Amino acid sequence: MQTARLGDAWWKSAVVYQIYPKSFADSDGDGVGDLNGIRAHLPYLQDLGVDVLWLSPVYPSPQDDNGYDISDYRGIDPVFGTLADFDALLAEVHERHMRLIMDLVVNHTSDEHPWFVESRDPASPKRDWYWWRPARPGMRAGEPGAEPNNWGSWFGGSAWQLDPRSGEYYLHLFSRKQVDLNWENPEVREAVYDVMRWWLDRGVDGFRMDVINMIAKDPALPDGAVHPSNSRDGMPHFADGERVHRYLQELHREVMAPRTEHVMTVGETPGVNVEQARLFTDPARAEIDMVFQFEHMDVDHGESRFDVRPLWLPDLKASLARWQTGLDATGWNTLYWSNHDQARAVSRFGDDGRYRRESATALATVLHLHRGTPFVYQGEELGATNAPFASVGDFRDIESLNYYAGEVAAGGSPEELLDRLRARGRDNARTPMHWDDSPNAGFTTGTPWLAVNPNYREINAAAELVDPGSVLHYYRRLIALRKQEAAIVHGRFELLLPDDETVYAFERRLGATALLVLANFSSEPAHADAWADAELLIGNYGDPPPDPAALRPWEAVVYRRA
Ligand code: ISL
Repeated sequence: MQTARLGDAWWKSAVVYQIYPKSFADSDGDGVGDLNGIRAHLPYLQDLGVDVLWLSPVYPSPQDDNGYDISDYRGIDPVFGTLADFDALLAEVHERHMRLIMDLVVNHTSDEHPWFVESRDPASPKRDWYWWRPARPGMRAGEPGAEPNNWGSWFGGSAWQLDPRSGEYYLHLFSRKQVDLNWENPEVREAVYDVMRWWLDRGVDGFRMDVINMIAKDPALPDGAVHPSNSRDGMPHFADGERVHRYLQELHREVMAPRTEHVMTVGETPGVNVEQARLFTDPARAEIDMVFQFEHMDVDHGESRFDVRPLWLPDLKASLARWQTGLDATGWNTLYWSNHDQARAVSRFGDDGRYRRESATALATVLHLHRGTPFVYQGEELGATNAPFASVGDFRDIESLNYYAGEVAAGGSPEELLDRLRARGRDNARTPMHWDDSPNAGFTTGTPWLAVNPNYREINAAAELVDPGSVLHYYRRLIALRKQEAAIVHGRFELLLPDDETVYAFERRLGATALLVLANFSSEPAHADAWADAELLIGNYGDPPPDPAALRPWEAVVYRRA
C-alpha cells in the first residue's frame, strides 16, 4: 500500500522553478530583487506551468555568500521585504495552484547568528554548538600549519579560523563567515527541527537543503589525504558517512513524517555517488525525497571547476544514464543543467551564438525527457547566456573573487584567470532577470547590484511572450507535455548510441507506450534515424525533420509509439 502511494508522489510529476531573489525582480528601486517583485511576476510563472517555486535564501543575512550565511532563521532580510510580504507571497502562490519551498541552510550559520556570537564565549552553553578546537598538539595557535586539521575551505585557504577571544579555531567548510554547526549536539538538531516546523506551520511546502550531506563530521576530525589545501581533501571525513543518514532519518521522523504527502525535500549533495544517493532517497529509509548530484556538472572541467575542458558528449550521456539506471528501482532523480552556482547552460553546453534558440531548446528537451523531477533556473526558460564581464571588478561572487586573488598571488596569468571566471563563474547565473527591453531589462528602476547582461534587448520575457517560436514558448510546451504523457514521468530509460559524439539518443517505455528522444548536440547536421509510423510529440524546429535520417543543427525531436 505504502509503496503504491509513494510511487505516485506528487513531486514526481512536478517541475520546479528556482528563483534567485536578489536577481529576479526589484519592486522598490534599491537595485536588489525582493519578495514583492516575485509576487508581481507570479502570473508569468503560472503561465509557464511550473508547479513548485524554490526560493534561494531570503532570511536576514550579512550577505557574505548572498544569503547562504544566515543570521536569523525565522525572519526575512529587510532587503527582500518583511514576514508579512512573505505571507502574502505564499498565499498568492497557493491561490495560483503552485507550491513554495524554502532554502534550508543548516550545515552552517553566519558568524553573526546569535548562536555563534554566544558560542565564542568558551564558558557559554552554546560553545559545543559549533566545532571549536585548539591548535595541533605541540604547536602554537596562529603558527602556520597549526590548524586542527588539513581540511580546506570551498572558497580557498584553510577551513579553520582562529578566534583570538579563546585562542581556539572554529571550522568553516565555506567562508569564514559561514560557521559549521555541530550536528553531534542534540540541542543543535532540535533547534534546526524547530526552525523547519516553524516554516511548515507557516505553510511552506518543503525545503531545498543546502550541502545536507556534509552536516555530519567524523568527530575525530582526522586529516584528509594530503593534497595542496583543497576543499575535497577532508570529504571522506565530513560527507556521506553513516551518521548523516541517522540524522536525516531523525529529521524525517521529527519534522516531515506527519506531512510527508504534502511536502517535498531535495538535498544538495556535492560529491555524492549513485549508491549513496539511493540511500538518501530510498522511500523505505525515510530520509529525503531526492538529491542534487554533481557528476554531470563535473564532466567538463579538471580538478578545479575553473579548469575548463571541452565537453565530450559520451561522458555526459554515460553519467546521466548511470544515474537513470541506478535510481530506477529505488529512489528518485533530480534533473538540472543550471542553478545559481553554475554558468548558463546554453553557453556551457550549447551554442549561445548562431544556434542559441535551437541549442537552448535541445538541452531542455533532453533534460526534461529523462526520468526525474526537472528544475528550471530563472532565465533558463529564456535561453539566457553568460555575461560579458569586462574585468575582475565586474564580479561579485566570493568564490570567483577568492579564486582569482589566490591564483594571481600564486603567479597565474590575470587574463587567463579572467577567462576562466567568464566561462564558469557563478555570477553568470546571478545577473538580473530580463523582463523587457526597457532600461535594466525591467529588473529595477535603480542601479542593479550586479550589471544586467546587455543582450537583454534581444533576449527578454516580453519579446519571447509574443514570439511563438521562442525558447519560452518551447519550455511551456515541454512542461505541459509532462502533464499529458505518463511515460515522461514514469517510463523506463534506455540510452541508445552511447558512443555517438554528437547525437544524444534514448528511449522511454511505459506499458505499450514508447518514446524516442533524438537530439543533435552540434552546430552541423548529424545522422540519426527517426521512427517510421510514429507521432512527432514535440520538436524544436516547428516542423518535422525534412530528412528522416538526419537532424538539423541542435535539432531535438521526441517520437511516440503506442
Ligand atoms: O558552487 C560550487 C562550485 O564551486 C559548489 O561547489 C557549491 O559551493 C556547493 O555546491 C555548495 O553550494 C551551496 O552551498 C554553498 C553556497 O555558496 C552555494 O551557493 C550553495 O548552493 C555554501 O552555502
